[in-house]
Amino acid sequence: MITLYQAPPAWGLPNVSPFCFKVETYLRMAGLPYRTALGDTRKAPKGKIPWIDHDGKEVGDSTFIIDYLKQRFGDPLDAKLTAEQHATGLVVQRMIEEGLYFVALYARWIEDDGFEGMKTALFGGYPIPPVIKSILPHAFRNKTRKQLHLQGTGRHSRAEVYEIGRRDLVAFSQLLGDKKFFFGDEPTSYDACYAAFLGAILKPPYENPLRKSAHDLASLPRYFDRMWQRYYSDWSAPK
Ligand SMILES: N[C@@H](CCC(=O)N[C@@H](CS)C(=O)NCC(=O)O)C(=O)O
Repeated sequence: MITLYQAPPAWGLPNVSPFCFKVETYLRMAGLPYRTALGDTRKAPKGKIPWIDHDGKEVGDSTFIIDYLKQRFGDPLDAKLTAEQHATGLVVQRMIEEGLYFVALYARWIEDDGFEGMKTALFGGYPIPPVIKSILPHAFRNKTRKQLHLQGTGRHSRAEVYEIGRRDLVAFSQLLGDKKFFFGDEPTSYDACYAAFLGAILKPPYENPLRKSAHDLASLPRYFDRMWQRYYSDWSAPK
């Protein structure tokens, strides 16, 4: 059995973390049975969520998890992709995970309403004592501020940060065009990543320029909805 260790669900999405949402989406796309459990990063093989335990074998990092699952169970989703398509898929994944993600982190942790939302969405789901629950979000906010500064996004003005994000979203929408999925009529593993990160930007109900840019590019919510209908129509948030 595969156990996916991750953060709690939030905002009608299966997970507050886009990296966890990506892996769960891949598991559903590949039709692999799995269960989910709350992950404590102190127990994670790489100190981050998500990770999986497959019959005692632990794998950390969303991309290495998907690689492992492909090796172990086959890779029908990507069987028809050319080397050039794989190259494009990877470049877009890098833009999203190593660039756009930091703009989303800014919207979630630096903006006051995003931070208020994260307090409930992330920490509300973990069984931790109230005293710790009141301290931990501020510690995470400080850590994220430092991370954004070291990575570079945190050194820009608010307007510049959101302009970086807008350009990435426009680039993605240009490449998506009017296709149903990123590479055509059938989804591939790359769509797990793209849909998860778009969901994480579109669905949290806090207004910010990144969210607005994503909603203004009408093909993006349509793309997300298409993936959602196909893979999550049976999903409901745990009570
Ligand atoms: N490259 C990793 C990134 C995972 C990641 O950044 N996870 C975040 C949550 S979205 C995390 O665990 N943060 C906690 C921490 O850094 O302490 C992947 O693809 O899985």
